[in-house]
Amino acid sequence: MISVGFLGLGIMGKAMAANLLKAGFDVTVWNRNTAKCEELVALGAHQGTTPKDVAAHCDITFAMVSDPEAALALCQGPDGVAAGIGAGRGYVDMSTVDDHTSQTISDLISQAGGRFLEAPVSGTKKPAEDGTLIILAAGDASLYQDALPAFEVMGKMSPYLGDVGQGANMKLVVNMMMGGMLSIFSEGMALGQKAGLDGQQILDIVDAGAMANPMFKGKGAMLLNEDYTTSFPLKHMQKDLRLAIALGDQLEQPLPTAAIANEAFKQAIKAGLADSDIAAVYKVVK
Ligand code: NA7
Repeated sequence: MISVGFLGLGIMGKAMAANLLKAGFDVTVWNRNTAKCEELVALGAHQGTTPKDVAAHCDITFAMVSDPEAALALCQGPDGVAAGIGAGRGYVDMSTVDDHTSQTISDLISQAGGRFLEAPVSGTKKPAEDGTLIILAAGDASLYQDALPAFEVMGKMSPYLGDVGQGANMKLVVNMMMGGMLSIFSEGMALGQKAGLDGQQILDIVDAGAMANPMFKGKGAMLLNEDYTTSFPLKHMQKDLRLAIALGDQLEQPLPTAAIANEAFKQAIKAGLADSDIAAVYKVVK
């Protein structure tokens, strides 16, 4: 079985790396805050010293970090992935970034002789733990084939979407819709309850009709219980909305609804909810 590296052991990365270990892959992990490696080492992972070190020793290195700045930071500099990746080795960035950042990373890796695939995911903590993510892959087709056994462990579906940038774009489309839905859902829940309706009854009625979906069900229960335990950090949703709106600017595609949702999430960050779950946007609309 191929040896794999995993950079970034946050909420998502930790669960994904653990699944690779459980499936029998030889895994080397690295995280900026090294304390987060301990749990994975206890499960049998090796600990790498730098992103360069991991990329130099593994057939394929996966990364799952917070945003475009973090994704670039992993690749650049004397300790970065590009400095370590040798000819033919693979790098798969699963972080959510914009298409421009992804292209920059792709250039860095290919100039160093490596192969690159972007593979952002749809799904949060639970699907990451259950190995049921939707993995949106784009870039080097041979690396896609080589990475498939690992994708099959981490996800339930891993479509190949074409050139670098299309995985990033697909992810932004999906999350932009999610942010907009969550924002209007929160307003509906707030309005209904202010009008004297029972919150659970609103959820049950929505769930019985054409708007039924797992997100309203899951996040609805969270906001009724005022439990905002983080599975998808709110600050990351605002990042995704910001990146989707920037793509809309670039392509001259009007996105008025996404722009309004973005403002609600910005307001939530200002209210101190950056690290709470996305469901906490309800707190600023209610
Ligand atoms: P988390 O739980 O916020 O974890 C973020 C990870 O990114 C964590 O390992 C961080 O390391 C790492 N990070 C952040 N900035 C940097 C820099 N500059 N250099 C290296 N590593 C960094 O996020 P999630 O796991 O929920 O989400 C990950 C992605 O999936 C994100 O793109 C979402 O939009 C979807 P730390 O532990 O702080 O040292």
